[in-house]
Amino acid sequence: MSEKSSSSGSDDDVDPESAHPVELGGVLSKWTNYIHGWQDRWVVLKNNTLSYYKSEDEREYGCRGSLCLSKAVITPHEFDECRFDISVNDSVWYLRAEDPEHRLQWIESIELHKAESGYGSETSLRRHGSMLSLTSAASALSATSTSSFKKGHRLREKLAEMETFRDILCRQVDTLQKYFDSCADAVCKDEFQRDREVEEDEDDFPTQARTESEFNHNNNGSKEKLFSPASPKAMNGIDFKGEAITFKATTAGILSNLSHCIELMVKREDSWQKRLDKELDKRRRVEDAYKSAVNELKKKSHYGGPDYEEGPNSLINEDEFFDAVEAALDRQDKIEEQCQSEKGRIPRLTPVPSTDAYSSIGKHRFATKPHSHSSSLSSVELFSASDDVHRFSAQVEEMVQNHMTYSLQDVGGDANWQLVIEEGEMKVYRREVEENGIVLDPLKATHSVKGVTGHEVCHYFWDTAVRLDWETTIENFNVVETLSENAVIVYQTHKRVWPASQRDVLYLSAIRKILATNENDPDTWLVCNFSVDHDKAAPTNRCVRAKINVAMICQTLVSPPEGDKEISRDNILCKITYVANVNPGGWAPASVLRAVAKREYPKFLKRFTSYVQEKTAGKPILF
Ligand code: B8X
Repeated sequence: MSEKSSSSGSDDDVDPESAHPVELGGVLSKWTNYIHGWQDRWVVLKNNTLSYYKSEDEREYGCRGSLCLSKAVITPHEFDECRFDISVNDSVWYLRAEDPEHRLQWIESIELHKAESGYGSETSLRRHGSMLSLTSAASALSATSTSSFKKGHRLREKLAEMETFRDILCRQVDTLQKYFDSCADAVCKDEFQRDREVEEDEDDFPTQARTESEFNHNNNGSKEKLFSPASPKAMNGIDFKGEAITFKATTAGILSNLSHCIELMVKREDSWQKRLDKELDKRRRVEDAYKSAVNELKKKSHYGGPDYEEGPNSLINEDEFFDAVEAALDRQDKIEEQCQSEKGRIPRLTPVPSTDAYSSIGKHRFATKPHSHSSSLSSVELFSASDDVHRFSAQVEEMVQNHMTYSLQDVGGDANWQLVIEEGEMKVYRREVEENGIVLDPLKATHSVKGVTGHEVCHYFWDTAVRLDWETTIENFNVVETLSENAVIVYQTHKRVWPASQRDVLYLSAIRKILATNENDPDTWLVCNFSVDHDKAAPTNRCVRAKINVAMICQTLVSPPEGDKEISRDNILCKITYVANVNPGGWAPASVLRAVAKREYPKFLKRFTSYVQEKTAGKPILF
């Protein structure tokens, strides 16, 4: 299509009311009749009129036909993407553009042209009723149908659309059937009128050309009869009646098949819907049963109370309690592993004191090797730490003395202590002790950790600034009171291990350096954590208060470096003795507490000592 102006092409040729050219022209293929079929014509859109000429060059001979567009109806062909028909009353032009894009251009231009002439396409759409509205309805439906597929609408909506399509198809088949029948009649009529009106033929072909046109010029120039006048219905090689009958049979077959498919799908949809309803009903019943069971439980006085979950009258039997605790600890481990892998153990910027910050405080001088069997107290000389005076100083000193005397005793040969776990250098021992049915089992572990000193181990064990880096069994903690440079009071809640009640612990944590009594023995570093009372952290009913008496006792062994090298971390080894006396505070099955302790303490020790090795690697050694 090209935009043409009707005169010299100057600017005043554009309609001042709109930005559209006053004339559009282009080549379209126009159906002339059954003899000449589709012929290229020059078509011009101007002044609300569509006219056509034999060719652009022969416009001077005048147009061959024209249509007033005011009441024209434009019908894009259902199957031929290049074709569109324009009808005004009973006159119909069948036109084909060179491609679908050009067809769209022509349709839009004609519609636009009409709109500006005051007749909108909706008038013609409404006027033409069935065919165009059917077409637009069908295309609209197919669009909807596509979008419904995209939106995942239910099968039923699609079936309904299929039924609408079927109705449209039925109406279209009827329309086409009438069209074919009328064509067939027209061919007959045309045959008899052809001779009479040959000179009036709208394409004005000369007679000899007309006779000529009775022959088909095939490629090698020879002529062959196009058709035999004797059987008009077989004109042009097309048996219209036969075609119409075949078309009717085919479409009838398609429609019955379509109806059958729709029927099957509706049945299928109904049966699936029934099954879905049944499943939903079953689920509703199960949910209701669950809700009523929970309500029944809630009616029982002990539900949610301490007895239901733990306690001598617990409704959960010991095995169930054990399994539940095991599962809860597994879950906590998984969460911890994820946290570790996510944070990649981002180093905390916690300065390790470069000087021996604790050695000036609370010194203890021993006459014998601190790890020996010495039980004589007289050998222990106590110096009160001048700058470590607080209201718990005496208690701290007593704790330290006891640990240095008793906790360091070797238990390897003591039958009362059972070796529960041995992993590499780490050995964990336990004594089974119960008081009023409550498990108090003292625990003792020994371990040798390479590359770190006792000072470094005790520092990281005591320094609350790094507590959450390694202590993964606690939910939260806070320093209730700072007593001195090396003594604080800590309150912490442990993660709940259902069905056991949640525990909290309030304890004093003090760090000490105990100088060796003779130069052959190593110094000892010690942290003791023991339960105290404090009015700022009174027991609550949210947690069961556990009582602890724990000590981390360390000595550094240094092997002589090679030659005149400096001492490196390869030359140091920390001997650890860790003791823990924990009163769980409330009743829990002995087997469960023992299982938890056996599982949690070794994990805790490995986790903590690895942490210290990581934190000190590559750093100056802190003796
Ligand atoms: C242990 C258990 C329970 C503790 C408290 C516990 C508390 C270690 C303190 O060494 S620590 O001072 C480190 C500072 O957090 C210390 C352990 C629960 C009693 C029912 C309460 C028992 C369960 C055992 C356990 N839990 C966690 C880690 C190791 C052992």
